[in-house]
Amino acid sequence: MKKAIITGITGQDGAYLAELLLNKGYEVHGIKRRASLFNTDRIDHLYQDPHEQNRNFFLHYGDLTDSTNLIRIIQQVQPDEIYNLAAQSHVAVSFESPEYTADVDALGTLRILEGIRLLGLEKKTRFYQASTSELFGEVQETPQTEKTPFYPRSPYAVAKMYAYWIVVNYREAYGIYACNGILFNHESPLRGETFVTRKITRAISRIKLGLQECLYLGNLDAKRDWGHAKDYVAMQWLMLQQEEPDDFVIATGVQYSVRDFVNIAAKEVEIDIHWQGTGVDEKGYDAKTGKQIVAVDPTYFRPTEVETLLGDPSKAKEKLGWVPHIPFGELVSEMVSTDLESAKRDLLCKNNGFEVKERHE
Ligand code: NDP
Ligand code: GDR
Repeated sequence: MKKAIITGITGQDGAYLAELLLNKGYEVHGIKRRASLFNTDRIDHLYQDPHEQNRNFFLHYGDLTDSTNLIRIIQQVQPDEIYNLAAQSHVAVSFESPEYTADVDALGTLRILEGIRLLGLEKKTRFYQASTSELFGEVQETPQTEKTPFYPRSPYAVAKMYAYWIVVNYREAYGIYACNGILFNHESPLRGETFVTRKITRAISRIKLGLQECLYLGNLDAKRDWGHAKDYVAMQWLMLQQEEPDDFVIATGVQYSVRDFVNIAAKEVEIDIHWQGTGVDEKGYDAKTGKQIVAVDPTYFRPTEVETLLGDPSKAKEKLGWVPHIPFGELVSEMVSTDLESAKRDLLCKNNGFEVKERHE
């Protein structure tokens, strides 16, 4: 039985990857942070009671800022594969907490690689690094490939750039099987609520049911290449099963704007949006009722923005036979229908006197 460690197991990708590896017969060890509340919602369906015999799913307390803890877990598990998904992953938050973001996202990666080296596991343990399309930032060519020069535009992206290169360096210096997956945005019903897609699908569902008045957004013109997280974690596993380690761009090759995303999500609940104005004054109205349901709030603008990202996944297709299976429309539809169900539960609570307070983040 192969053993894998997943850092960031409580996140969106961690949950999908854990499920995938368990289905493949792996023993899965997840690293989760200590929190004052349970923070395992996304993986509760996989949880196994510590008193059960023959478990194949284990959770360890840990943090990417704590080398001794990481080294102890790696030593104890002796993993065949480590998937480093843990990160302060929010680009806007990285402007608020740049030092912490660098500690976790850049040095955290180094700490794990050093752990592999110190424990003499260079020939045993394969390493996957969650690299990102944010590395391309101010894009130098379109579409972006593995050869496109990097130009990071946030403390998050700069930290991830260090992580990218330290992976390449440890591969070349010590022969570790280590890979960068340069993943473009990928979403799902498990996406964190403060990323733009999930923020939109939640708000549109709540607006439809009369639980929310308005959706406040930042840059409506930003364009992204959005895929489904399920397709992308399959690729993470595939990258560690090859003869030689390599780095790959993972994307759909199709691009939409934030405004497009709002329109398509709204159509799912039979709302047509009529847009008026430009820039910070742009507003979206429900074409049927005439009510304003979308507004631009400059609070959500970033000090330096990544305006457009579009990936070319040809290398992954040719070398690994990977193609995304879930189209954009299906992704939006799945996200809206899941959020609509949850909004219906909130409405039921509200009608019985237990209103869930609205959050705009
Ligand atoms: P999430 O934000 O959903 O999950 C991040 C995970 O990292 C959570 O489990 C979080 O724990 C954990 N984490 C954060 N800080 C620490 C820390 N100091 N020590 C240990 N664990 C920590 O991200 P995604 O699942 O969306 O993304 C996974 C990885 O892929 C991230 O590294 C992200 O930067 C990268 N990426 C994501 C893309 C995307 O579009 N989703 C695209 C390209 C790259 P907790 O639950 O306690 O907060
Ligand atoms: P991103 O994702 O920064 O690409 O990082 P996010 O969904 O946060 O933003 C995408 C684009 O939408 C614009 N935007 C808004 N964003 C948020 N969060 N909230 C808003 O209200 C809003 N309005 C407009 C943003 O300015 C941006 O242009 C994600 C993360 O998962 C990273 O960890 C990962 O590396 C990259 O994707 C690839």
